[in-house]
Amino acid sequence: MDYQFKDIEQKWQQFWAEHKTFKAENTSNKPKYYVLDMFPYPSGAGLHVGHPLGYIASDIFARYKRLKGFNVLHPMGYDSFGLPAEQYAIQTGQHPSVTTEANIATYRRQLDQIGFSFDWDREVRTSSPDYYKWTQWIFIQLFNSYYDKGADKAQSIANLVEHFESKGSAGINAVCDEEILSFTAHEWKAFSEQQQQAELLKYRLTYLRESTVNWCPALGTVLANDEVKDGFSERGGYPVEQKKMMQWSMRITAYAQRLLAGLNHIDWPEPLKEMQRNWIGKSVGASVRFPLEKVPPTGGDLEGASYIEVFTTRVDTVFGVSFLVIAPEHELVAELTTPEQKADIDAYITQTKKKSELDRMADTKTVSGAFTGSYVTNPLNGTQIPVWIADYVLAGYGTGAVMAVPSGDQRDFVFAKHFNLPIIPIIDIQNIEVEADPTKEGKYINSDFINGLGYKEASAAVVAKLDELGLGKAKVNFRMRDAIFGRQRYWGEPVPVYFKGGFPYLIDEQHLPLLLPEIDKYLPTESGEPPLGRATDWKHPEGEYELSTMPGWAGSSWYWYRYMDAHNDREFASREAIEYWKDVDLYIGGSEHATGHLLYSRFWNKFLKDIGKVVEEEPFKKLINQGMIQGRSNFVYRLIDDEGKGTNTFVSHGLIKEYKTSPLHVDVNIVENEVLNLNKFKTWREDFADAEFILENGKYICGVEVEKMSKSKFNVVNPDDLIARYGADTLRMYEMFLGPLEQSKPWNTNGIEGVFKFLRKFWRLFHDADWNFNVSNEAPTKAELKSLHKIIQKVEQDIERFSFNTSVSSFMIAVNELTDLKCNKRAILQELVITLAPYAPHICEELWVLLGNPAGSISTAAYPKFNPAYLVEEEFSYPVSFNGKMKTNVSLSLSMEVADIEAAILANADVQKYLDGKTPKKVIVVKGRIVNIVI
Ligand code: ANZ
Repeated sequence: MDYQFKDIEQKWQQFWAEHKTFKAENTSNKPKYYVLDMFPYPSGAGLHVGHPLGYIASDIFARYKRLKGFNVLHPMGYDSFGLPAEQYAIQTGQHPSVTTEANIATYRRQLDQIGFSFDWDREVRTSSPDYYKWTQWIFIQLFNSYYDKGADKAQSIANLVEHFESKGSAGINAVCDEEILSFTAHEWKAFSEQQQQAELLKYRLTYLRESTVNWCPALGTVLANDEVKDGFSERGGYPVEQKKMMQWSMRITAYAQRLLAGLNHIDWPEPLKEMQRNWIGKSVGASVRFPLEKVPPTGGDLEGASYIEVFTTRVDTVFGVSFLVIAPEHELVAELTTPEQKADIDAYITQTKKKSELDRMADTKTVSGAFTGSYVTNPLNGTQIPVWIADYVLAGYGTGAVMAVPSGDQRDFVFAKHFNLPIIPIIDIQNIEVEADPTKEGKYINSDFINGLGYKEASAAVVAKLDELGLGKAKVNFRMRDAIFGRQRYWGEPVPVYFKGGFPYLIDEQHLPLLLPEIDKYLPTESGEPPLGRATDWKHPEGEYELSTMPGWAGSSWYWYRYMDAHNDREFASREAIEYWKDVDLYIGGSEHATGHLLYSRFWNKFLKDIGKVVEEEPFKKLINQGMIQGRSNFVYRLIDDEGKGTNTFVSHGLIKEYKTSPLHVDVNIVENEVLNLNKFKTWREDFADAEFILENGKYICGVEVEKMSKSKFNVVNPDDLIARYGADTLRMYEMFLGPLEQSKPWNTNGIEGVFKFLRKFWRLFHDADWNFNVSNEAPTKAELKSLHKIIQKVEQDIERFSFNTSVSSFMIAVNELTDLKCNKRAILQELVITLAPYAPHICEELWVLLGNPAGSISTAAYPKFNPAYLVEEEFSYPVSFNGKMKTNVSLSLSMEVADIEAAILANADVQKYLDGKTPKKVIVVKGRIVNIVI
């Protein structure tokens, strides 16, 4: 029978599902291998051809690893909480769970059609209560932990309480809020319950605090920095404002150093690691305190603070400081502002409120700022230094204050020039000479103690001096901020917390999951509370539940563990399962998650390791980012009439220079090889029903452009259509054939026919001219074995280095060679079927059975063993010339070296005959090519 892909694919997909062919066991004598895909958010649009690219690659790898004797875990699930379903609910009133359910069904159908070897028994959905129960459980563990810097790991908050009770706050070395109390054990015990809770909250790994957030009024929620682009929400493009709110946060900064260090031990793409390094942003520098001049030149006393602390990475330039700049939000601004400067400062603050932090960082051109009227003293040489505010200094970084060194820092220089501030020349730090303020005799020092030192040594010397004075110390700073952990939306995990006396308390673990309540509308309440505020009968016996829900990244920060033991209702996964599977060996997904999901997952993993629940420090050993599949848009060209109006006539692309036209996206599905199907075009849109065409060579040729794949550009190619036409095996191979996995590339359906023909040719090898299955048991020839072993070796090497596209072309060559050799030998074809099975599993399963093997067993077959002996070209027939004229051939082993070849040729009887007793003047040997004898 001819290649009936439809029947074959349906049959095997059904077989796999019925027999649970890809079910992974949590115990095995085989080595384990865990292949993970980034699970999808099930959107309403379904999958387009770009989505399965990574899934196909990982599936090939998973199937290959099974053939290589591994116990493979290859699961799939859905990241099913999220904004789009909720937006849809707001518009239509349909419960997000209904939308989500329907979308999941579409995804499942589409995924099944592609023939993935997922173990569906392990499916997870982050929005299902038996899953989010454990997300809430992890939240509880975080709330009950703090980070002990001494032990360099998270510890139970009970240990902290114990310490407070026995020793007070002395000797605590923990990651915490900036402002913490000092107290004795006695004082601690005397604190009220609320005071104690307030203090503990400053240490918990998840905590509430007032923070400036990206508030998006249109979406009614707070967005993470990476969800905001240029002041607008990434999803929907709505304006985003800065707003202060009480928010749940995750103390990810406690893990900054470990997150950084861990990058050196994982096999991830270098650019991705670099993005995480930059995001974490470690800076080694110093903090320096500049004492406030208590009497401002304008008179009066300053009360309260006695210094401004700055963070600098160039403490060696401290003698070049000519002014200080603090962020407009700095807590000392009000105190420092003199009455004369108040109007200026107020106006400036109003102005900066309009800008987001991102805008402020991005804007390097505008110079703006205002003088507070106050001064500080340089701690080393005693000079008087004016204090300014400017928005280039960020409140949330370092100490929110900068010592400005115009001769060392470009921004400071521009600022000094603009406001006519002094510039102290310290161009060459090795030769600076800055004198101590002569009016303040005795107390201060000159710069000569760092003269001649490099910047590192000079910095160390300055830090030592400052340390002596109690006015500075070495400091490591991280750019990364604690992560906000909440949004004012409905469709997310409820936070397992209730409030009593204004303080958060955890709900009891035994009452998990805290179910998402039903509400009448998915909108904030009239009083501006999140949608959960609408829930009636939703109250903890002791207080009100938290009304915000967890952010999108909560459920995805630990899901790979749930796959290890997806139905466990006592633990998030059993100890045995975790000890067996340990971590993900190969993770494939998009690079857009670099500083979101991939950072948060590493953070939660490290935390779970600290509390002894998982065994590996890093979750994803190897990671590959698949490239983006871009759309390939087609265009038609509407003729413009003399009045500049569009007509209903369309000009073929090759002729547009001769007319006045305007381009229009046309649905790529009615274009084949750039030729527009005119009838389909006329029915595509009503207004084209009577369209006319100016053709070239009888055809309408469309224009082409590469753009993002999107509905609005009519360039979305749906895998369903291609599968219906060519089958999943063709689609799988074609997606790989498009180019290197990690590269972005435009989708182009034009080449798919070639891959389809290849599979048909492959099928043909097993059949005679009448399509009868016909395989011989004869022994294979050397040439056939060579072809086979070439492909066995090539595919193995390719898959091991994730080069899937090159395998596809090698398969084509192999099938062509075997076709030319008219090879239908079982010994060859059986091995070839196994080699191709990871790429085109359906056709291979079918042929495997036709070859007489038990159904379904191809996934447990062994990958063929490569034998290099078959690749050796043993002999070569050297053409031997005399003075350039070819006279005879001599067959010699290809392994012979030049000297041996020469000797053997000269010893040959035929050659001796031609030499006729003469001694050759010269013998030229080109190994593997020719021999020329000059006589
Ligand atoms: C004096 C100096 C002299 C600096 C010099 C640089 C060059 P990174 O590497 O990013 O950590 N800075 C400190 N806090 C700041 C804030 N909140 N907003 C804006 N800028 C801030 O950069 C640290 C440097 O950035 C610090 O070192 C400080 O300027 C500035 F020739 O101090 B430097």
